[in-house]
Amino acid sequence: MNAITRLPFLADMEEGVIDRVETLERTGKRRRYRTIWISDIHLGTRGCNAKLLIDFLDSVDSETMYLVGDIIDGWRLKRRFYWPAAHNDVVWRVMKRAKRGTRVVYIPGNHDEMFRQFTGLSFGGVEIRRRAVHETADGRKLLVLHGDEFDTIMLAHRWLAFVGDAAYSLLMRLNVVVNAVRQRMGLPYWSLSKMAKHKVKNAVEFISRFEEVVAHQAAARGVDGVVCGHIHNAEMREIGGVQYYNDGDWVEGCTALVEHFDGRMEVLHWADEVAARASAAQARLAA
Ligand SMILES: [Mn+2]
Repeated sequence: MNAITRLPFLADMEEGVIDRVETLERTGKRRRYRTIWISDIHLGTRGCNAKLLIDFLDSVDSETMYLVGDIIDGWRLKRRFYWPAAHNDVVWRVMKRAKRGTRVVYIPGNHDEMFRQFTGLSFGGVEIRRRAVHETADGRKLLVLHGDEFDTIMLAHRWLAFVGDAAYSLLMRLNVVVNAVRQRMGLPYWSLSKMAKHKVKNAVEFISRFEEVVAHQAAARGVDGVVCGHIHNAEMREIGGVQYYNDGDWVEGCTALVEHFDGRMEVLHWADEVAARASAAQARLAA
């Protein structure tokens, strides 16, 4: 918890500081959506693309915003404290949004699992939840969760057919124990997705297997679709009658998932949007 208590925004949460953020934000009309999902920001790491995210947050608005996990990388912060001003600016903007009346739901992931202990509580208007069910404008029910809860299934899933449920729940408990030990030793959370990305030759196969597992689990819960993050791969596709959505990340892809006011869903690629805006500005100058 040391790294968490060192985060400067906790001291900045008084009214005055949050109010000042408004003056930092770019003025002008923001694009409005019914819902925005973002995840895998990894604040506190060099990989985080905070500048693009700030531009995104200053350009769009929504009635509801879901933070779908791995927002702050507590595991990395514990090993090496890294918190530039831009990372604080991201947190301020989110807090400001909640204060202005956007419903902000924060679903911690595995890298920010230290916030899971606050499930059910609300900080400055930001609700902390383990998972959520979102109802779209066109009446579909979408299960919203980070996605790391499927790591053990991904691992077990090949043997599951042979060894059954007992071994699977043992494996689940084992994963908890292994990570508790790793945490005590100061080692980062052992993530199947990370290991697979680095060690399995075929990352594409891994991603599609993850998507199928998530969709299958969502179907079992009787929802129309599922929104998750975790594997840093934005996607929108139907798998076995379930709509699978992944909002991607702000490390490599810099993507967000949005719901339009008619329920239509879209993945926004923010680096492309910024590039298009720049070339449009250049064309105006040339004309
Ligand atoms: Mn994750």
